[in-house]
Amino acid sequence: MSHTSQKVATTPFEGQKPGTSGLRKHVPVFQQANYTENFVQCTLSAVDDLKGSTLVVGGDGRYYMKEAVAVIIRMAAANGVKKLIIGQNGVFSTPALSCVIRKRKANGGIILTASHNPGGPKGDFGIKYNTANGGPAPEGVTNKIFELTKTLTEYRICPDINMDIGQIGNKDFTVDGNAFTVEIVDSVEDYLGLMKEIFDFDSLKKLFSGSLKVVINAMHGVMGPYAKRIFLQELGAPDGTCINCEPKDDFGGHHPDPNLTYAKDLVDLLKKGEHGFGAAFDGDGDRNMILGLNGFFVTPSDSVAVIAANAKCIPYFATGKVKGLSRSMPTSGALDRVAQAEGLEFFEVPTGWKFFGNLMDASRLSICGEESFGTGSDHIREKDGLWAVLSWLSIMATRQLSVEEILKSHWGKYGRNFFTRYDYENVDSEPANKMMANLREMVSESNAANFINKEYSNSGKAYQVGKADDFEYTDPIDGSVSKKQGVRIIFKDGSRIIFRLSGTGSSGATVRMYIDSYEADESQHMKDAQEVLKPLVQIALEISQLRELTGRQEPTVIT
Ligand code: G16
Repeated sequence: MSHTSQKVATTPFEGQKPGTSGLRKHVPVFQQANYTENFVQCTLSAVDDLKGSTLVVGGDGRYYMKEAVAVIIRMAAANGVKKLIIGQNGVFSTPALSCVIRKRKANGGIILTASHNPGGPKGDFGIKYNTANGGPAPEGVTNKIFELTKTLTEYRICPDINMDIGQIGNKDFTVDGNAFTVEIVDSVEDYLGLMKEIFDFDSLKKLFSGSLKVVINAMHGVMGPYAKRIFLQELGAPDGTCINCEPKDDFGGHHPDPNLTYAKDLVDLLKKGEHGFGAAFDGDGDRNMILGLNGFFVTPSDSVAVIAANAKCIPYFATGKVKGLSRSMPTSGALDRVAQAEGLEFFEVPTGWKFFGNLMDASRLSICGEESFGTGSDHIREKDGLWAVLSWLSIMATRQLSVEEILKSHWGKYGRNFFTRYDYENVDSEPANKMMANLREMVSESNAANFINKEYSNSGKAYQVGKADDFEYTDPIDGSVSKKQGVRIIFKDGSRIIFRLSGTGSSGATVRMYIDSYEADESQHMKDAQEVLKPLVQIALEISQLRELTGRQEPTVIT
């Protein structure tokens, strides 16, 4: 069928600036006339070689996703895209979409998700552009999109293209005389194929036929179909292994955020002592939380360090040497110690998965992670919750140890980095910005003489400031510089206090306070992290004046 594109006049919207990972706003904001169209036009316009390109499209099934997919089909057609590859019913987990871009050599992709943020008519929605390497667009591209949003006067659309995205197969159109194809694909197939290349499914099958009881919680996000297919069908896990695996467009009214607060029901289930392994995923399937028997919690910072130290248990790494390791700046130093012991190149990057992409593309990075429940490798260019779970299960299958035993032996070898993160959600932006400005001033070069060597003490523990700055990163591959990536105060014993504002919220501000402290003495390793870190938490609150400025006495979430 032949179609003609149209130009529609529009005016710019303020604030269409992509955050840490795409544009995230409340659903009603996206529902305003032209709001979604404007952002999609600017995203398409920022793509190099858009004409004749192939793009992959999909999302986590949240409210408003199907409407957004329909808009993208009509606008991609009108903007000269040659082909769209879309997950059945518009569904792709974020890692699966990254996998499909790479496997099918597409020019890029558009992900419709607000990740771990709540969904539903009053929840959040998001649009994110990924480039041809399968990873989140770097700042150069997102800045370009933002600049375009400020001056947009019209967008292009083919309003009469309507199609059923539930039916697998190709649908061909002619638009302005050019061929345009939409291919609807199985959402799981390519990703499953990749997992089979990376892991030894036969050995994992044996694990599931043994006495280990596993529970996987998809939190009503996109991972339901992926978890059921891989654990139940492929690995023969018993019914009941996969819980909350029916995707819902409002995630059942919950925060689809796999942490100790929002996945507390899973922690409570593990505490019953029946399951030796538990995991949860976020709304779009890139985040994960790992738990052991009796709810033993593995911090994401430890999780990536353990996976790196045991990489040989994963066939993908058994054949080739691990190239390098990397973590985001606020993530604990546990991974640094593995890199040092193994003689591997190591990189500390700002928060945001996009910073790992260049290093992977340059073959200098294999395994990386972030404290924000992200773990992954160079098999794709997004963090990958299910990959992390299969990595853990591979380590358990090879070493025949429990989660807790693996951690104990890891700490015994490398020492333990105690780590905690305090989140203060929905703080007013003004006091949050004021707090960050004060901290920046405190650590500025002009104030160094007053701050460096300053001593702070609490509960009988004393710490002396050794170094302090606002983290700045120069990408070793392309030389791009990212400034103001978080205030860090590093004490002389190596303990760190870090403050930054979240870049993934949709309104107000979320203050994140991170504390990291190393302990070599094995007799101290089984202590409770909150107890160990209490003095540093109090010092961090004192230095930042967080309570006084924001009026918040307690955090919303402690990890
Ligand atoms: C996104 C990025 C992560 C990053 C996280 C930080 O996660 O993909 O790489 O660590 O944001 O979030 P914040 O800025 O709130 O601390 P996701 O899972 O939301 O896409």
